[in-house]
Amino acid sequence: MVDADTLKAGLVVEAHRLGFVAAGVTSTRPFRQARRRALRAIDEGWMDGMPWYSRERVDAAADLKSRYPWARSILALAWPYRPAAGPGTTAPTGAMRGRMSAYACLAAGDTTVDYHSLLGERCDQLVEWLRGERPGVRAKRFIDHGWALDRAVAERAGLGFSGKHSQLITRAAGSYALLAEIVLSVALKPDQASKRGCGRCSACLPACPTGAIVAPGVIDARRCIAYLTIEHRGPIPHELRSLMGSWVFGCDLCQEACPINHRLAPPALDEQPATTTSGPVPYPDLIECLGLTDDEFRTRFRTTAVWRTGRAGLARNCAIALGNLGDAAARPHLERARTGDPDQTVREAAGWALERIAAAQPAR
Ligand code: B12
Ligand code: SF4
Ligand code: SF4
Repeated sequence: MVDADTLKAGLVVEAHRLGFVAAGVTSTRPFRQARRRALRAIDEGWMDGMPWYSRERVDAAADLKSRYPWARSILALAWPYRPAAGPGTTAPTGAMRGRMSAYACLAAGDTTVDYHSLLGERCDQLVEWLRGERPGVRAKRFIDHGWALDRAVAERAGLGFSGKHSQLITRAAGSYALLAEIVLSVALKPDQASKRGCGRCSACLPACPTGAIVAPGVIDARRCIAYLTIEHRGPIPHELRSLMGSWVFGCDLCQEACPINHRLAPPALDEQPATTTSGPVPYPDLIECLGLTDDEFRTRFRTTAVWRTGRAGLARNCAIALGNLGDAAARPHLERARTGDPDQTVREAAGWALERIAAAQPAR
């Protein structure tokens, strides 16, 4: 049987072979500081609207060994994705287009995939490899929706450091990296946490249009466009609507402002068609997405991250984006949504957009 150091080295090589850009190990010691920060976020109301983000969840996430007493180490992993925009890229013109965050457009081959399934598969392959070396190893994987504090784990395992926009910045792909971790019953030597930081830069703070970065590293999720477009159910608060621009699923503005990403991130996605027939695209056709039926929404987005917001959530976001674009050509489509959409929230958002477009037109 190979010794633990050789096993760890092999595991890291295998992780890179499977497509991860970074892999590191940390102990199962509780994540005390991250727990305090997460509980504070709940107490301050910053997590309001996400009832699934509970105190119970934070407590369990901060002490994985309490739930998995067999755990001896945690393997942290980062998966790169390509930004939709970066220095030198220009937004396409033509149709009335919105924006979708780059992680939603993650592709495997020609197909857009939900990263939970893609990373889940890769983690399973990694565990299979490990069991080939160490039969009987126990493993439990977490990808985003698991009860784990993904960033804190990755940071302590040396995968990168926490930026002022609160995202983990990796050495190889900047912050354009999705995180996963695998709790293991085998003891592996922990890596050192990164000593790097943002230094004097604070470019992401003013780049956030809604003021969601309330202090360096601290997000008021209620104001974050990612929360508003993905997690929030019902009408979006009026005072935030005009600040959302054309984002209809997630937001990448704080990442796009980051000079480290400009240097490190993989190249931006190529210009893509506006149509959404095969899933999310960085600049989707807003009129098309506003008018999708339940069946069309299912066909296009069922296996992608966009599924989470639901048909009505996406249509609501598109109505607001059309209101913000202010193009009078959107009127008949918004009128149809205002009177005919089965969802009250969409009807209301379409009414708001029509008023905004009317207000933007020069008086005759
Ligand atoms: C809830 C949640 C959200 C919420 C709240 C975000 C937030 N910042 O807390 C909303 C819906 C707004 C959201 C948005 C996004 N999310 Co999110 N989200 C999560 C989730 C499920 C939990 C995060 C959490 O526990 N937050 C509570 C805070 C306190 O914990 P934390 O952010 O992990 O804390 C770290 C930093 O904030 C920092 N910190 C916290 N407080 C303080 C205080 C000081 C003084 C300092 C210096 C640092 C600091 O240190 C902590 C440990 O490293 C994780 C997955 C998971 N299970 O962990 C994904 C996760 C954080 N999200 C992710 C992504 C990709 C996004 C978006 C980019 C998606 C998009 N394009 O629209 C945006 C980014 C918005 C942003 N600027 O953070 C990735 C981040 C990957 C990375 N490289 O960091 C994660 C890890 C999912 C994954 N597995 O890949 N998300
Ligand atoms: S994702 Fe967008 S709204 Fe959220 S903190 Fe970053 S810039 Fe602000
Ligand atoms: S923009 Fe500057 S402050 Fe913000 S995360 Fe990047 S390096 Fe840090």
